[in-house]
Amino acid sequence: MRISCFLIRVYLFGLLASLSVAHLFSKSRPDVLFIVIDDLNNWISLLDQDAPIATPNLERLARRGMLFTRAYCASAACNPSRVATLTGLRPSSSGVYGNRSDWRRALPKRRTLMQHFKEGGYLVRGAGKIFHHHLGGAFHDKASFDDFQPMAPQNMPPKKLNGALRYGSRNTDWGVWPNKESDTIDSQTVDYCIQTLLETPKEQPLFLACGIFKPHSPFFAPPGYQEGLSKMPLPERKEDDWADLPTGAKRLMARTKWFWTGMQGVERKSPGAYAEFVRAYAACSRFADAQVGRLLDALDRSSRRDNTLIVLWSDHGFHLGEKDHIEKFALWEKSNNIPFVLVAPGITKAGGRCSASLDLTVIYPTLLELCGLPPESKCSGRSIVPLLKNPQVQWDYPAVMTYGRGNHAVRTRDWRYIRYSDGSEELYKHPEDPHEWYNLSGKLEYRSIIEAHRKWIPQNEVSPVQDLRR
Ligand SMILES: [Ca+2]
Ligand SMILES: [Ca+2]
Repeated sequence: MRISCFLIRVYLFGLLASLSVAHLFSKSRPDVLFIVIDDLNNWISLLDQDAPIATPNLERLARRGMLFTRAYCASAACNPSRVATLTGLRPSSSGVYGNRSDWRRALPKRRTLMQHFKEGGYLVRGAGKIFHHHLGGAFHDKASFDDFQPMAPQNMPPKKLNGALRYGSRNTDWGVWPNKESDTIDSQTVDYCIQTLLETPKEQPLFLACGIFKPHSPFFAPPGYQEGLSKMPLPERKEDDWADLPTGAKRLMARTKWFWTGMQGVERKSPGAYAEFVRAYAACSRFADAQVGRLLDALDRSSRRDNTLIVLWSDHGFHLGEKDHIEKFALWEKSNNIPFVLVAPGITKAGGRCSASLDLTVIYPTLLELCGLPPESKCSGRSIVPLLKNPQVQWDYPAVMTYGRGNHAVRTRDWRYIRYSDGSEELYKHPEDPHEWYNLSGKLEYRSIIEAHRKWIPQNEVSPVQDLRR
């Protein structure tokens, strides 16, 4: 009798184990639509109604949940930003500081956000640019997905459309191309995601990652997205803005100086080219917004509409000439401030706004908590579930940004403090100086402000991991 009871228990246990966790939780756990955009900065109507780049679909998404108005990437470059967001570890804890840093060598055992969802019983699918696409996708992490459609290969027009930049490659060119929207990389990525949303059986909760590549260079968008941009203003700049930059800034920025100086050369040769370039970035941003719109349309057509958690973020910002810089790779506001929206059914309220300063290392612990997955012991960021419930709740943790070992920025509500590896500093007072034109770090009266911000700079910094080379 005892033996048969034991056997029944063994049988029942086996039966329960064979039912995946997914079946047990499929009713309560939301699906997740995880959207990442490449290089989309903050000059967009989502974040500023007066901004010239209209992003109606991002606004439409924000109306459904919480918009974070002071959100920052963890690092202003594709690879370190994405790795920090997807592993929950900022560069100083992972050693992943650059676009070539071999992140899996640095973190061989770290479970990515997607791996957590897989282990929790989710079907994890993705398409496009999720991890950085270094060396033709060498940084893609197979273990993170049940199914993944890689980003379509980069196509180029048959010749340079704008003479591009004297020092640049065709990768810095811009124009109207290709003629058919369905020929774009992002259209194909979004097609895969739409099909997944509409056709994947619902017995298992779904985590779907959609990586949109525009407005990343080259700045080509299909016809239609350039309309109405002819009167778009140029970014505001200050003469001699660099005069008060410290040595650390000048050294760091020397690497990417060619883009701005090159653009000035192009402008001298063909006046109006710079404005055309800025408009091309705007067109690419509008195109990216339209792709998000297609995705939301599909979600709304699907039966998943009311039980899908939606996250949207950009991996970092982009300068279009502000502070005499074109590119990211800097510790200033324009390189780091990004759109970030989170819609959590039953938790966020429609049209919510949160102005707490935070960086994207919060996404990893937050999504684990929201979806009832076990927390990870070591995380650089904290879960922002309290802010999702009440955006006014006191939040004493600033956004921390890193670009290269030893170079960090700390952003609180009113201040940006930057310290470079040589010890030199910058301090800007927002919102009085939103363009960060006046470096206050040398002024004695701000010593206590600097001290208060300095304590957030990572103290122990992991050595950089080896670069992945061909
Ligand atoms: Ca990027
Ligand atoms: Ca200045």
